[in-house]
Amino acid sequence: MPRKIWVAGHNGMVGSALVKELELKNENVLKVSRSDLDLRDQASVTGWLIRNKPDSVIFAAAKVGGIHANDTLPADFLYDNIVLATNVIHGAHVAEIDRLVFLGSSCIYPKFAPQPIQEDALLTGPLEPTNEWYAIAKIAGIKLCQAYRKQYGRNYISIMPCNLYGEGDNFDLMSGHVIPALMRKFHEAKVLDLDSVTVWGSGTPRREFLHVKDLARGVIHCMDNYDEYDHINCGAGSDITILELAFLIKEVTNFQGEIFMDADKPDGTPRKLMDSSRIRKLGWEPSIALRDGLRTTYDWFRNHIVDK
Ligand code: GFB
Repeated sequence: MPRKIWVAGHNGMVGSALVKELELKNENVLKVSRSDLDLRDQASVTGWLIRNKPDSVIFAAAKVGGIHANDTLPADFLYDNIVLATNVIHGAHVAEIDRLVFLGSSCIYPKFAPQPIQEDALLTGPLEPTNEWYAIAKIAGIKLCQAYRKQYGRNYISIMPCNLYGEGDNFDLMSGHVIPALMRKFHEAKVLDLDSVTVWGSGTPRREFLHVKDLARGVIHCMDNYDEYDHINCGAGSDITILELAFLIKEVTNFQGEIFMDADKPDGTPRKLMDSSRIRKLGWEPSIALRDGLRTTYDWFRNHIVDK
């Protein structure tokens, strides 16, 4: 008997990967478009949940963006993400839905957390200023899940992914994350026969990248096998510098020119490699190597973004 699972945010990169994986497992996936349900409206969200009564909710709806968007739109990132989390988690409780999976981000951890970052590093030090707004909203989401578990016995859990990439990403140069932005920059530089590509920052920050398909499998695995108060990390297990990443993307896009750094752009957190031993003990592990994932993402970019 397929379960009825609502993927809130089914159009986003994470949401659409979740829908694909769930449908492969023959689950009954509920989707509702933004024009039919405004997640920023508590009464509508609660009413929709009462009427549709899913067995589980996966919360993949978020205002997301790269370092520049996070840094320049603090109100949007804080307000939208707090309101979305509050409305969906509270609405699920009122509708008596007992299973909810909340998705956060590795930026919830302190800027200088000991590496690899364990789950209990949460709230042990100051956040990275470029993304503290998003981080605070995600921390609120974790705490909402814990509060409804503590007060009402709800089986709500939270998963913290590392930096994600893959099909359906945002390839905009200003609002996107580093992988899609660099992919576009290198691709356009190749097509226009430019001599160089400019990469933001010093190139020294390290990032842990996970393909969104691996994340989707991890989320479903936790929905089925994890039921604890504490949030759980879901990462690739290794990280690379931004300069190393730039050289990898140069190779994947087959750009022949040079790479320059723009030191006036922010670096963000120096490093945020997570300790994902807890989820690995549950039986999940990533399956897509970064170089392979970058190749398939680049194919998707050329077929869906460039050719449109
Ligand atoms: O991916 P990204 O924007 O997000 O940037 P964060 C990662 C690193 O890549 C930073 C550098 O050091 C950037 O300076 N970088 C180099 C670039 N070239 C580029 C470029 O062309 N575009 C972009 N975007 N970066 C976000 C948070 O932080 O990560 C969010 O702001 C969230 O809240 C998300 O947590 C996962 O890893 O720095």
